[in-house]
Amino acid sequence: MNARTDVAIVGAGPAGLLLSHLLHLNGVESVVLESRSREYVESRVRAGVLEHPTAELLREVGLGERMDREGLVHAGISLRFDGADHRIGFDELLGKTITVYGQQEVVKDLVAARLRDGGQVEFEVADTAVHDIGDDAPWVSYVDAQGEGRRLDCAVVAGCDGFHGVTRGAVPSARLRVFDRRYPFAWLGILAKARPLHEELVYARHARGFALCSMRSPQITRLYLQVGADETVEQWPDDRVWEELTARLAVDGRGTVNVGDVLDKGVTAMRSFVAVPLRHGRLFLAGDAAHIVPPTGAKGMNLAIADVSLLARALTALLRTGRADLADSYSDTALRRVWRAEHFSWFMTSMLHSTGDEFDEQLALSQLRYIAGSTAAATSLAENYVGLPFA
Ligand code: FAS
Ligand code: PHB
Repeated sequence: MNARTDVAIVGAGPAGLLLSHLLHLNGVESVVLESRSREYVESRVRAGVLEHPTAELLREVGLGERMDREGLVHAGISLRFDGADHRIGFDELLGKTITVYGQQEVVKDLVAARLRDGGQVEFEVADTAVHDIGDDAPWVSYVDAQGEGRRLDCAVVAGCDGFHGVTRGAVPSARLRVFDRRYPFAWLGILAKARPLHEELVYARHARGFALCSMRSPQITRLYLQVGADETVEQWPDDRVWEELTARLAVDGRGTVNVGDVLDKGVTAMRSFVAVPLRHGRLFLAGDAAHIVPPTGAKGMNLAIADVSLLARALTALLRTGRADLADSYSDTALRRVWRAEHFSWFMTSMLHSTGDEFDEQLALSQLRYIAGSTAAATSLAENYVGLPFA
């Protein structure tokens, strides 16, 4: 069966769903194709921090009501090293805040908005493939949830299918330049029914390795541990996780971690990756389909949102008025923010994780002590962490 839309969006993560919502607000039709179930995408535990511009955008486009009711507004973070906490006050330094609101909550709000507005989001599709992206009549083939082969004709394909999706692979490798950096460690993340150890996020550099204490509510804490790049969840039973978190997050030898039931546990690889350019004919890549960052800077989801905020404006101009300049400049404009986030994520990762290299350790401690003692250095970290204004 054939169908037609303005924009075929592959992927119903934050990028694909927000792009569909923004296009709808501009009177541009789209269809979102998602390989997983609605329940799965709405329950996937991933990012937790919304940058200041992200929260502002979600409010502007009618998606801020539950975020403002349930999200936690934070005016700073703490860097824990040398046995003490060093607060970076976003409020004092910049007059800005971040919002702690799980990615799965953002996705739930986006799915609800799309379905409320009559948007087409097809879950549990299979065998998605993009075709003829080099001319002005691209199309997408897929098998729908009922097992029927489908063809979706469109004017534009948006590749929002994440790092392991198919759309980036539709670009001839000769036309794609890839920048890739792997790290010799990973993050083990747990979601636990326990009070967070602090009312704001705590990033700890410790000789035993990095640890991060975040949260989802005053009763639900989200914690991360640096582990070996090839370690698995099976090697980290709950009691070992709690023991290590207590050791790495202790201050003056006092254990500060509250223990509770572990609700979710997983290992996330650490990688910096950018595929350039983000546009190939009528295919536009956005979010993790185009780039990934180590989560230390809390940039992943925010970068995806920044990409589609730009892409929605470019595709609206192209498809509603024929104006092509924003679409032509999308890749260069988006990449300026991407590389700023790539650098900040690498910077935070290098400063806070132990590699066993003693020279690196002295550099990292020197950088941390400089930030703790310099308003200029703290302000630089703060403005990158809360998010630079959208282009
Ligand atoms: P997503 O990966 O979220 O969404 C892509 C969607 O496309 C998925 O729903 C997928 O099922 C679908 N898809 C894939 N292939 C398809 C196909 N062939 N056909 C149809 N659909 C297809 N970021 C942070 O800032 N902080 C964190 O702590 C953090 N933790 C993370 C933990 C993990 C395990 C992972 C993988 C990522 C984490 N990230 C984190 C980054 C993450 O939040 C991403 O930046 C964010 O999900 C990007 O959103 P999208 O670009 O929409 O991609
Ligand atoms: C989270 O709450 O999941 C989180 C917060 C900050 C990060 C990464 C993850 O840098």
